[in-house]
Amino acid sequence: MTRFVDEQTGVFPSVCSLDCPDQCGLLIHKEAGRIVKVEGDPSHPVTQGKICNKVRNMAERLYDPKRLEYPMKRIGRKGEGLFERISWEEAVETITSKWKRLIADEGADSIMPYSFYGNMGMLGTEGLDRRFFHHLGATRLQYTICSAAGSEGYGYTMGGSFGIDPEDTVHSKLIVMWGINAASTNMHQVMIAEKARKNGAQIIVIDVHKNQTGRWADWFIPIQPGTDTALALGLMHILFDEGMVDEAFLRDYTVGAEELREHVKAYPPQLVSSITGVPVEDIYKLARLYGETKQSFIRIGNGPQHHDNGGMCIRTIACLPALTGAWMHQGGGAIKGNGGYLEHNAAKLQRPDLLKVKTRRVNMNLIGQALTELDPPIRSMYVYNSNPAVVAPDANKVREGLQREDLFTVVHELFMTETAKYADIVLPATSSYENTDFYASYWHHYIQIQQPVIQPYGESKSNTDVFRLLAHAMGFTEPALFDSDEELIRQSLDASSNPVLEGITYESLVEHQFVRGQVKPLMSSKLPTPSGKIELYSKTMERRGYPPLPTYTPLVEDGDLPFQYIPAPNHNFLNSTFSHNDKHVKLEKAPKLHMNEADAAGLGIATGDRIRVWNGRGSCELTAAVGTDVQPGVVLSQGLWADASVGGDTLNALTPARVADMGGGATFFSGRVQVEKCG
Ligand SMILES: Nc1nc2c(c(=O)[nH]1)N[C@H]1C(S)=C(S)[C@@H](COP(=O)(O)OP(=O)(O)OC[C@H]3O[C@@H](n4cnc5c(=O)[nH]c(N)nc54)[C@H](O)[C@@H]3O)O[C@H]1N2
Ligand SMILES: Nc1nc2c(c(=O)[nH]1)N[C@H]1C(S)=C(S)[C@@H](COP(=O)(O)OP(=O)(O)OC[C@H]3O[C@@H](n4cnc5c(=O)[nH]c(N)nc54)[C@H](O)[C@@H]3O)O[C@H]1N2
Ligand code: SF4
Ligand SMILES: [Mo]
Repeated sequence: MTRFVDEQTGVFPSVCSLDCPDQCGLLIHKEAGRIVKVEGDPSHPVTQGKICNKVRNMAERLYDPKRLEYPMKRIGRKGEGLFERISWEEAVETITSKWKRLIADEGADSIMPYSFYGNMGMLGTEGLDRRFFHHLGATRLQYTICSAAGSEGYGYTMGGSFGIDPEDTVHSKLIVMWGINAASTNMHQVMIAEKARKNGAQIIVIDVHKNQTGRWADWFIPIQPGTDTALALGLMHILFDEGMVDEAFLRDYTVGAEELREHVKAYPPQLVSSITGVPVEDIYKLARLYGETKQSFIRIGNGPQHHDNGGMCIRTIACLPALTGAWMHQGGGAIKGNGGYLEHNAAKLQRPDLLKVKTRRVNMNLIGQALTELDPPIRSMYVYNSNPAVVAPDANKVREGLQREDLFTVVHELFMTETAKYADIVLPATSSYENTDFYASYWHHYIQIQQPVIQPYGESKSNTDVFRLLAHAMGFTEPALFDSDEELIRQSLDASSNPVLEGITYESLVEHQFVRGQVKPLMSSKLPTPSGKIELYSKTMERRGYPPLPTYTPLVEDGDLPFQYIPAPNHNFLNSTFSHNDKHVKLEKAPKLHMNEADAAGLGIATGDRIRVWNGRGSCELTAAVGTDVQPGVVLSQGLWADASVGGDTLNALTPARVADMGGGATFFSGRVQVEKCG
């Protein structure tokens, strides 16, 4: 697997490793052993040679002089960022001798991994790491920070993360981007929608912010945060009331249509308008457009699900295509995520059977609480693929935990992130372009391979290599902890767990770079719900104490401060990735707080003013951007900025660590704040 590395100059196929649905095919241009240019691979059927600005500038990040080159140990205070170089031998010896002592004195569950998808490679995120910590018996992390609430909610309706093929959406005649800033976060969906528009499709965006996706729409519908469930119920009310539902589809492919028909009578347009802020006539107009257009596609984003009621919201929106029977029409249906299709053999890759004891679990959204309150305490945390000091909610609590002198923290990273500054030991990580791994998109239907293109940077090592080193130094002899990357890929692609993987092998990936899964049309077989049908009424939900029918519940009271605060992602970072790279920071300029002109006038705030945003959890300083792109009562920032860019605390110091209604999901967008002019 070093054939690309060995060639000093040339163009090599690759895949984008970022946590982005598009999962682009890439071409890496190399000169004298260095990457000089990254461009899209025009032969990739979905991404077709187009890539985003972030990755076009990837070389700036790979060779950023700030990139970590060798292991280090902390010599300053936690958080201060003072480190000194050590060898890998010393680093591994320090970590494993500490862990051996902890296991003997306090038990293996005093150790906890913390990770997410900073690199979407399956081996590096769900491979040897999982095997290692299972074997160790560490406290287990629940991976809830991104889309857990919506995934559970969507699953109640559809049985799992199964939507339509995004390539089919070129045939859609009505495209509803619902709580997704696709122009920044799913650009190829926008490209396909643009083609559909040329074929006569209309594009609607439902959002709390008229950002670039909203500006691109034919019709932008502003909505009050956290009220989308009510809007969806109002649409159902009209669809049933005006006979715009597909009765045959409801009969053959759904359960609970009659209960739902009765139930949504309680959501008349006037009531829905008063909840959502969407005018009554617009609710009628939207319902009629949706009811009349069978080839309608809803792209469901993360916005609505990062709220207290996010799970039920996505469950509800997912019912809409069933009402009109859109699933049966080309380009009709929805996508929340398509991760269900390309599901690899997780049991073979992660080996949960290596876990010999029942260990406790920590919801990653509650990491601050876990580090400060758990009893018996977490004594050591091993962080990789994530930057919890910036991305996790209630960040001041997280940092209080990271500050603990009796917490031994290891961070495996490419950069000196805010989290790494709290580490006792920092280990340098390779970029994905230095690794072997495989990738499965959660939007399109292609599995792709990453073969290393360049030598590891400095002394950096891949996640799998570090876990092999740690396993060896721990004295573990379980052979599964030492499988090679190639063996791990072969085990993961064992199609006995999922026929969609049939014919996708290590060899076929190496030969073709990307291979399409054997995905069949969604309605051609039974859905993986208990009834095998779309569940408008869910007995599973009923059993678990949820309303079995889609139901609107207002956001949890988050104090009485006047503004709902939405800290969304931005265009040129990926979560906090790129927030430490000058090139990307320059493209993004500075963190702004968008607010409505009426609110700003009342507070004497004008565009460009330095303003303080605060609540009981924290306080930040940002620059005001006054206008009409958000509604009164809403303030919004974009991007998970590095500490140095935001005055005061990090942005997530303002967000609540409450968990959502389902899946233990995050509620980043359900917090309230006050705003005032500085000075
Ligand atoms: N450029 C870029 N791309 C990314 C990322 C990034 O950080 N930057 N992050 C990646 C990851 S990990 C993810 S999960 C995805 C997320 O990408 P998206 O699915 O686009 O989700 P968000 O950007 O979190 O929010 C989408 C929109 O929801 C809106 N919103 C907030 N609350 C509500 C609400 O109550 N109702 C409605 N209707 N809208 C609301 C926000 O204003 C925002 O425009 O993007 C991925 N791609
Ligand atoms: N306020 C607010 N907070 C949010 C969100 C929001 O919309 N608003 N979005 C949330 C969502 S949807 C998500 S998914 C999370 C994402 O949060 P994170 O998963 O923490 O994502 P990143 O901030 O991109 O950090 C990933 C880190 O992994 C490192 N990394 C990359 N590749 C490798 C590798 O191969 N090995 C190792 N060891 N490290 C690597 C990168 O350098 C980077 O520092 O953030 C959440 N936080
Ligand atoms: S971040 Fe997304 S759009 Fe950009 S190159 Fe990667 S997969 Fe493609
Ligand atoms: Mo995410």
